[in-house]
Amino acid sequence: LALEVELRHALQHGEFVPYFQPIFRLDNGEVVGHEALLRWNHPRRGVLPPGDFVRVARDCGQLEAIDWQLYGKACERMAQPDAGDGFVTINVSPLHLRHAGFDRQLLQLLASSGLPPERLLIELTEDALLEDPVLVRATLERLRAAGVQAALDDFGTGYSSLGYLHSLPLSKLKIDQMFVRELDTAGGAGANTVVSAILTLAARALGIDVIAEGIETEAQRDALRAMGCEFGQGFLFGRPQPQPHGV
Ligand code: G
Ligand code: G
Ligand code: MN
Ligand code: NA
Repeated sequence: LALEVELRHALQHGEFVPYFQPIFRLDNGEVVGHEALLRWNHPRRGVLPPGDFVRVARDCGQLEAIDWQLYGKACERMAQPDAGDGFVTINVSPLHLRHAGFDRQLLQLLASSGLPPERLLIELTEDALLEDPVLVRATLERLRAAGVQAALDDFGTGYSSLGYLHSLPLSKLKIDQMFVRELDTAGGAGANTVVSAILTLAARALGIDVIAEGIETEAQRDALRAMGCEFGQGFLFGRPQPQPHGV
């Protein structure tokens, strides 16, 4: 209950901020975009990760407002000239896709932040896609028509139907860090086979950009690059930071 009151106060005081983690081309190291990750800049406890407050925020109905605060700040920051011209991704939970006005609200936010829609990418998990397939498709199609792209996040952890990839307007896929972690270990062969299969189907057959998440070692990066994976993200390249890469 105390946390619930604190969250409300934090919202009013704008304490929810984006941290930006760079996304790289694996072949030449170029930064192509950033993922905006939620942090609570707590006046006494310091910078708190989502794990410390998201569950309570969701249970007391404040997560959507927190997300909107984050989305607004992320887009405004990325619209500044020093942030470069790469894309920014935001994590969109099933909560948002339940609301018919989500796409309209997002486009309004883009207009007031000055970020071109073509530079925004929304990350969705599979459970968000299952929420209400008809509504989700309509929402994604309207966003796509306005220039906003969508990515399938945490790929490999849910039902992982590759069917989503050609039946919905998704332009990127993020391979979950679980697979990346297993690449250069004893159990590597299994993970390599799965990653290769994803790359063959998603990247080669469907033309979808694949981003590998959680790359921590050069061995993982090299293995992914050898398999033809084009993009990556992880502590090897950069941790989530309060400013875009290189600023
Ligand atoms: O940012 P990591 O650094 O700790 O994020 C942990 C979890 O929190 C991830 O599963 C991530 O998807 C989720 N998360 C990150 N940013 C956001 C956000 O803006 N909104 C919500 N609801 N969850 C987020
Ligand atoms: O669920 P989602 O994929 O949006 O969440 C991304 C999460 O992964 C964040 O908590 C982020 O801080 C974390 N993360 C990003 N790069 C790495 C990495 O290289 N290693 C680990 N262990 N976590 C990472
Ligand atoms: Mn994500
Ligand atoms: Na992810």
